[in-house]
Amino acid sequence: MSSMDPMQTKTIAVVGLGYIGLPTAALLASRGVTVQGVDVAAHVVETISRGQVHIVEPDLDGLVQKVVSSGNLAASTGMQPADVFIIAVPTPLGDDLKPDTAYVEAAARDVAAVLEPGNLVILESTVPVGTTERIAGQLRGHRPDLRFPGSDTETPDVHIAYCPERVLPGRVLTELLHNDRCIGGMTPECAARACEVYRLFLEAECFETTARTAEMVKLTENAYRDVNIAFANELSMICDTLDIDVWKMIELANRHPRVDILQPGPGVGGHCIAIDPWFIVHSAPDQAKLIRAAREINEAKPGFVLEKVSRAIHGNANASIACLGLAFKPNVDDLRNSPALGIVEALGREHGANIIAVEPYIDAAPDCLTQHGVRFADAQSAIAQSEIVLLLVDHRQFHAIERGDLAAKTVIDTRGLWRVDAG
Ligand code: SAJ
Repeated sequence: MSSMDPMQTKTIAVVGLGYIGLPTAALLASRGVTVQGVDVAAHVVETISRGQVHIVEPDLDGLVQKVVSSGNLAASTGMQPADVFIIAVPTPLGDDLKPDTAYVEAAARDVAAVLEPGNLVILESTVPVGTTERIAGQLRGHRPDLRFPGSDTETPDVHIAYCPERVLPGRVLTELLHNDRCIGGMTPECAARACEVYRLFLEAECFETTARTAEMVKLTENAYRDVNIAFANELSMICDTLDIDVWKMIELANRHPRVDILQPGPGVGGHCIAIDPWFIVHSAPDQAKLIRAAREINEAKPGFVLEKVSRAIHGNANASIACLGLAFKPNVDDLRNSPALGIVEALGREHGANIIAVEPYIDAAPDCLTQHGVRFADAQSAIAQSEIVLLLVDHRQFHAIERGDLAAKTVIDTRGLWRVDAG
């Protein structure tokens, strides 16, 4: 299929300038497209307009600076007409574990106001199956003067597709370029048009399918990882009961050519894997038994870690505890939905100033810890002051900790960093 000429796609509006929207906007702009970045947050728009970034992601600052100063990327809070609209706003989980698509609906309403015949609307946000069809219905409601795919039999005026992202935080720019894309059109023509947009920067393949399938593909990818991490976490709890080193056991099991078990930890965090599987459970509660169980296992893991700490404290109520790591995974500063942070917060609530938090990627402890009197220190001094050392995140800085410094301590290692090889 021929590639789209960036000069012919006059303007692309990217709605939502967060972890996905901003890098996508910047990459498109770097390919010569005129990109309008739209965000409801004035401080985000101001930061980007100065050529700066409001999120930490390798190489993003340099790229944004370049495309803003070349004039290819401009940010604003107001929606302007464009040829293509890419919606990349968050879809959080409501209190009742129900997906909250309010931001997507608000973005679609703003887009609807400026739609013109010939436009293409692409939804990138992670959404429950059927959302793209529902958004098409809402666009039709807002703009009865235009024909949309779905129920209009004639050729639509506006094409609509669902194109999920699948990039790993910390490697976003590389993975945006090199990961294959799954493109779900409301019609085959919608998918083909959306593929042309991604081919402006993609150095990998586009696979075309229906919008519903693409929605499920995205949710399945993250549920797959959640289920596999739950398997590792369940094994860690079983091995604990049976007095077996789970990391050694997994390493040996993985010598089987068709076994590849992931690593146990203190739980699953971040803004995707701990949330997206609930979208599937919500849509098919009677069928999604394994996916629900995996979520429950991973959500129970912090409680299991807290019980281990309680047992270690037993008999020494004044023990100080060095808690190494607050982020949701190694080598990032991201605390969103972090099981490590939840564990330290719970310990702080019980033991206040006896808890010493360590997080090399942030400058100070967050308020949720300081309000309980939790102290903040570097790894070495926290360990020196503590009887118990609780390792929660295997940041690369913690690999350098001398085993000798831990010799007289009670060590609870949730990541297998200091595991003893049983041979
Ligand atoms: N974790 C473990 N054990 C493991 C691997 C991960 O406990 O063996 C934990 C991590 O510590 C962390 C959580 O799982 O708390 C998630 O981390 P991650 O690195 O697996 O994934 P995310 O949340 O940073 O990014 C995921 C990715 N999805 C998949 O790998 C299937 C990414 O490709 C998606 O684009 C992203 O979710 C998203 O935006 O949906």
